[in-house]
Amino acid sequence: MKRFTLAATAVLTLAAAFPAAAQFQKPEDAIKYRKAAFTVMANHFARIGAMANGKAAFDARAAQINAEIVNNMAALPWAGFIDGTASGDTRAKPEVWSKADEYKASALKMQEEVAKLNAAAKTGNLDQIKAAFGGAAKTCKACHDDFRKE
Ligand code: ASC
Repeated sequence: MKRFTLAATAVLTLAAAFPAAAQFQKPEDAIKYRKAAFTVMANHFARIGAMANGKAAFDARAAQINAEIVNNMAALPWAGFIDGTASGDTRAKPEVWSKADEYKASALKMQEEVAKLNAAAKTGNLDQIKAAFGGAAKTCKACHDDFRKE
């Protein structure tokens, strides 16, 4: 029994330590996954941006739905930045790994701002949405400047 418990604990500890690795068969799959997550997030973020920038008519319900999607998507890409995925079909800079703490902080900042955008969208107030959209967009750009090529 004790041996079983130890073995089970070891397996669970490993699973917790490498949650992302277990999700992908190949490094390319992890790269595809994170890019897909960013793509979906950017698409729905841009729909809010169009309203915030007056390029599309403001639709409070649509803003809410899109902000909720962005908020959910914002949690996902990070699991794809596993070891062995610094090269391949990716624009991620080596700094993602060599400055991992900074990258993580940058990613968290974005998620905080996106959560604020989600909260703003729920109010249905366009001015609040505009302000929160601007704050979130800044975090996208900051991370691109530091951690994305070109
Ligand atoms: C977008 C989008 C981004 C950010 C960034 C903000 O709509 O796809 O990556 O805004 O351009 O500067």
